[in-house]
Amino acid sequence: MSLRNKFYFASDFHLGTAHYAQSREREDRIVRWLDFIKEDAAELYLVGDIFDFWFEYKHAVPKGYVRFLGKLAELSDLGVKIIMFKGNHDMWMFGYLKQEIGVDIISDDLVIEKSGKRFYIHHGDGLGPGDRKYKILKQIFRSSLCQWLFARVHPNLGIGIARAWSGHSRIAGAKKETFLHEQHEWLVQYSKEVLQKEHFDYFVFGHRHLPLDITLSAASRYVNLGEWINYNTYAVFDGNDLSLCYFEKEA
Ligand SMILES: [Mn+2]
Repeated sequence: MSLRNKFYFASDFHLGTAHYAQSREREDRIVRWLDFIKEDAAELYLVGDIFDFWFEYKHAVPKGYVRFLGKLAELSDLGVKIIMFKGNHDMWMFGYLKQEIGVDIISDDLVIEKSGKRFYIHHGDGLGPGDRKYKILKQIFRSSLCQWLFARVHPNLGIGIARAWSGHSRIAGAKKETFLHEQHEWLVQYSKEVLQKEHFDYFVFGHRHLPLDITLSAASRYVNLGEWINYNTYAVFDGNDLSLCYFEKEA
């Protein structure tokens, strides 16, 4: 009888930021978490921004994260189904992780149904009202022309520029996000819009960098997975309910 009956969700590891030592400490913590879940995990959903920067050249990938990638491979070989979402920091994942580890890559949203509960899952970038500048930028970055051009830039320069740019992002400063009024929480607004058309029990997002568990209606909740610089948060579905949990939370 299989003990693999849990579904795990986490996002926004931002591996690589802000410095090597900080990223390695976080990577070790993530590996401990993967060890903690590996016996009872049926499926693992990594909901975007797992890498602070990622690109796959024809014959090369960025250095680093070998313990994390090795541990993912171990889980995959144990029979855990792993699903990774493209985030705004790591939208350039193509076929490498599928080939090496067996990870399924999701570009945008994913709808799943488990034990009669319906989940809507998305990294969370470019949804809801506003942020028009980013939505245009996302279309450009995701175009095959842009990716083809970037692949032509020498990695020493290309990855260097990408890391410098990423160094100015919200997460690099390790500053904690604060909750806005619900009207200004754009993923709350987006979820409520979707609910008008279709029922979901759970909306699961990353991107906000703030762990949230918000009741949208009698039968729907919005869970934000937070991030792993300040919170170490993940969600687990046990076949009955979805819970937001903290890993190795300091008192
Ligand atoms: Mn992020």
